[in-house]
Amino acid sequence: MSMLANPRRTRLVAELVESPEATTYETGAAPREATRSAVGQRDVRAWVESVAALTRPSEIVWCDGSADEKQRLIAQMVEAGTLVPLNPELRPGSYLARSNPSDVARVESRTFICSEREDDAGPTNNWREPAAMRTELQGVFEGSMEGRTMYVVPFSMGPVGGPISQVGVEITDSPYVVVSMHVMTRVSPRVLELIDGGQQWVPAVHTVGAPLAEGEADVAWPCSDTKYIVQFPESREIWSYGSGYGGNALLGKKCFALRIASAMARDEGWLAEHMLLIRATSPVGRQYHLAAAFPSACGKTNLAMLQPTIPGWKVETLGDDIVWMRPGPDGSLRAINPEAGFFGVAPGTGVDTNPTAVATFSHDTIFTNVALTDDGDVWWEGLTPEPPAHLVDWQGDDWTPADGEAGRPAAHPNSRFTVAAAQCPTIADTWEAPEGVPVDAIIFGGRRATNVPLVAQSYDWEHGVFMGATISSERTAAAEGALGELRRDPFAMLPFCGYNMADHWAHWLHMGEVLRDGRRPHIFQVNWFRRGEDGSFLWPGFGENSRVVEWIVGQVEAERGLRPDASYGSPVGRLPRPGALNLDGLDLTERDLEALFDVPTEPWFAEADLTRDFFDQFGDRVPDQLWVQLARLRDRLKH
Ligand code: OXD
Ligand code: MN
Repeated sequence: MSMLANPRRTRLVAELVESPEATTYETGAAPREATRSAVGQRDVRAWVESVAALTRPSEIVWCDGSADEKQRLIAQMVEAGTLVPLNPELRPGSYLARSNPSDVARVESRTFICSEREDDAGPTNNWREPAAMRTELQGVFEGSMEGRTMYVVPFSMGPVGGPISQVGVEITDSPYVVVSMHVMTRVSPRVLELIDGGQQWVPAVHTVGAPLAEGEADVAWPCSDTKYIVQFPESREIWSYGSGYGGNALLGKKCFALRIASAMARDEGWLAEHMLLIRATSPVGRQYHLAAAFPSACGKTNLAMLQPTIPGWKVETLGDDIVWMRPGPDGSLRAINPEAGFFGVAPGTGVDTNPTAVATFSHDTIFTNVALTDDGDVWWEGLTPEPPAHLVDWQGDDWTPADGEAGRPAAHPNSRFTVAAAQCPTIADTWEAPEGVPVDAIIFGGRRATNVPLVAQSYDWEHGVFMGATISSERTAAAEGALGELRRDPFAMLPFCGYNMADHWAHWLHMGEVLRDGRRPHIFQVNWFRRGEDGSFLWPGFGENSRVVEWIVGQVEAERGLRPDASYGSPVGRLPRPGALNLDGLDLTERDLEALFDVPTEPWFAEADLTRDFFDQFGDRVPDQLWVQLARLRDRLKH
């Protein structure tokens, strides 16, 4: 459907372009009732019994999150060959796990959003009718834990009992999952007390899908070729089958904290987002909190652990992947990191690129699918500039640098470290504040070789939502010429939004109305990945990104009347005035700087057409305000 096919939309767009102050227009979807009858108050024990009756484990263990429990499970996994202890001198308290080579990443093609109505899942999610999916799941889960122990893991996302926190219970037959949940969430019997006291909770069932017949020996990494990662957003349930890996199996993370929580947040008036969270302190000691959304593989952990290169600035870490935000009583947006650990991508995380991460996982870390050195330590591509002369690769085979040159990496590209956030040397002292921290700026970033400037400030909240809705990455390098194919990842939530993406935009627009003027965060867009004519990156990135943070913070201060505005208007947003971006000590030519902020007209018209096509996928659910933003972009490009 084209934008002009809808007369109501066309009229609204025309009116609003002419009168930008108008505020009475409709959004694509209204926020819903706070409580959904489908959830009710489930009884944990009855639920555990019903899952046990279905899956038939040989025993049931209720977990308490204690250090003893963790040590016991680790010892058991070392015995079973699931974990390899690392050299305690080099990497104390740390272990290596090697997964089955078929079980190494999230499986989006097998991830389902089973909302009552297909439209509520939207065109970017795999939808299945809930009753049919329940019948299918009954079949696959039946007897799936035979010969295994079923662990019951009560966990909190966010500090236990905190006003922004939520609780859940994961049932799993994987000790690796239990130990990882210890690191990534708060596992505690206090969660059961909260549930007994009436708190809503999310039931999450996980099995590796590999029942053991009597006397059958186990393998180091049991899993199944059949996989299901299923979310029921209305009844807030998660069912995961067949994988033991990361986001498929640690159900507090993507399944709960993003897919289910985003649906809760829509219904209850808050936000569950795929964002990092940092605190920047300026040289005069003013503190600002920034939340930033980037698609996977855009250097999120590096920004979360940024080491500023500019004097006087300090950046501290609160979270690296997920942020929950709620309007506070003062009209500000308060944010927590609902997780307790980092499940970070290892390759590319190195002593030069992210020394903070390297210090974080120097001890008490579980590594998965990285390479093992001859002295019992870990290695992966990018940890050090030069690889060791010999390694055992992620599949347990011998490896030398010649294999690397032949295109066989030592570590799997999605290999991970799982480590407590408290171990991070730059963790902010407020990272566990139950009431959260006030967000001052929200940043959207993509990986764009062309068009998108290094940094731009949105004109207002609605323009900022438009920036979030249009985040994209290019499949091909700019050096190849044309705009390339854009991969859209709105709000970096494409695989993680538990409901219709267009309703998510409407929800953001609604949240902008709830937040108080003067306390509402300001929205920015960044792009560290723009390339020059020769195909090389124009911006050095990493620690130098602190220069962009400095400008963003300066603009927040300008909005609050603390300093003059240091921007000028461009078709795509407010850009730093000449001289406003601190480039002291950087080896950047005038030409590079110009290229970093160039907003080429024709390619941007072409991009606007692609945005129209992208929005059209969502039909009438796209909020009118976003069509208005697209029309305004075109208008600004004309002038
Ligand atoms: C992740 C991801 O694992 O975004 O954090 O894929
Ligand atoms: Mn992520």
